[in-house]
Amino acid sequence: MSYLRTLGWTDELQKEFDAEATGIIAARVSAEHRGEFSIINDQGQTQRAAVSPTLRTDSALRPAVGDWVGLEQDPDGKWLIVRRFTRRTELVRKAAGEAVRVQVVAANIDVVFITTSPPGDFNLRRIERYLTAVSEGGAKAVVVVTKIDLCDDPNSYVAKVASIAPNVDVALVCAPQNIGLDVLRSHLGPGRTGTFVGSSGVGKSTLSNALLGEETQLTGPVRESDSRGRHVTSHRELIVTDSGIIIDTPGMRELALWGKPDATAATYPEIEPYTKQCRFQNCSHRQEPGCAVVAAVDSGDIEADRLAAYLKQATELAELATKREAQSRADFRQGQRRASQSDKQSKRSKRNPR
Ligand SMILES: Nc1nc2c(ncn2[C@@H]2O[C@H](COP(=O)(O)OP(=O)(O)OP(=O)(O)O)[C@@H](O)[C@H]2O)c(=O)[nH]1
Ligand SMILES: [Mg+2]
Ligand SMILES: [Zn+2]
Repeated sequence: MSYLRTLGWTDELQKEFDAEATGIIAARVSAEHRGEFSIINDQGQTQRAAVSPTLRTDSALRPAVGDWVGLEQDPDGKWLIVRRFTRRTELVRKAAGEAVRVQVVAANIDVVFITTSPPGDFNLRRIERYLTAVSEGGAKAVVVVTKIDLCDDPNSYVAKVASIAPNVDVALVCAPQNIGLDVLRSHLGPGRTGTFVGSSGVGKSTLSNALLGEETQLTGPVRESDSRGRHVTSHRELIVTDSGIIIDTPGMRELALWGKPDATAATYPEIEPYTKQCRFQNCSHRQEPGCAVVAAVDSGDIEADRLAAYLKQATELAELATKREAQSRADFRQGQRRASQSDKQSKRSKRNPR
C-alpha cells in the first residue's frame, strides 16, 4: 500500500476497502479519455482502465480525475473499474449546454488554487464564483496571483482579495523565477492534493511543471492582443510530485455554478445574516418594503457590488434547483416507463416460452 499513501490514500479509505473490497485492487484516477480512464496503481504504474456499465451511466457513481476506485482484471488482462470509493471533497460545476448535468473538475482535493494573472484576468466577481464552488465542495481555497514579474504592484492584489475574502490565503507567484512556489508547497505536502483552476493562459500548467520539477504539462504562449491563452491543456490530469499531488485542468471560460441554493452563504458572510431579517420571508432583496439587505446597503454595511454579485449567484442557484427538480421528475417517469416495459416483456415471454 506504500505508493497509495504517496497518492493520498487515507485510513478512512483503507477501512472502506477492508470492509467490502474483495478481489479488487485500489488505484487513483489520473486522467479521463473518451470512455476510458488512466489510473495509477499501488506500484505507481499508470494503466488504462475501462469502466463498468453501472458506474458509467450513473452520474452519482461515475469516476472523475482524483477519484479512488477499485479495479478488476478480466481474463484478457484488461482492467475494469468496478467500484468508486467515497469522495471526500470535490470541485464541480454545471456542465456546458442545455442538459442539467454536473461536471466534476477534480475529486478528493485538499486545496483549490484559484489561479489568475493580473491585470486583465483579475476579477473579484469571478473569484467569488470560484469561492462558492470550492466551499460547496469542501476543499480549501487559495487565490494564486501569477506572472507577478509582469505586474507593477503585486501586493495591491493581496489587498483586493482581502477586501472580499479576508480569510483566504493569497499567493503571489512567478514560476519561471521560482517565486512563491514554497507558499503553494506549504498547502500541499506528501499525500495532499491540490488543483489549479482558472482562465486559459494564466499559467496553471507552468506552475504544475515548476512544482513537479519537470516539463510534463504542455504550456503555450498567450495572445499578444489581449493576453488570453489558447486552451493549451485539453484534459484534466493528476500528477504526482515530491511535494504533493496536483491536478492540472484546462482553462475555463466560465464557471457555471452547481450546488445548493444556500451555497453563497460562505462567500458573502456579511450579507447572509441580513437576509433573515427582511419583512417578507421570500424577499428577493431587490425592492420589497422592509428589506433588511437593501437597508444595509443604504447604511454602508453591505457594498452594492457585492449585493449585485450575491443576487446573481443566488438566482443562478435557485434556477438550477428548479431545473434539477424537473430533471429528476423526468428521470423518475422514464425509469417507471422502462420498468413497466420490461415488466410487460417478461410477462409476454412467460406466456410464450421459447
Ligand atoms: N512572464 C511570465 N510568464 C508566465 C508565467 N507563468 C506562465 N507564463 C507564461 O504564460 C503562458 C501560458 O502559460 P500556461 O501554463 O500554458 O497557462 P495555462 O493556464 O496552463 O493555460 P491553459 O492550459 O490554456 O488553460 C506561457 O507562455 C507561460 O510561459 C510567469 O509567472 N511570468
Ligand atoms: Mg495548461
Ligand atoms: Zn430582503
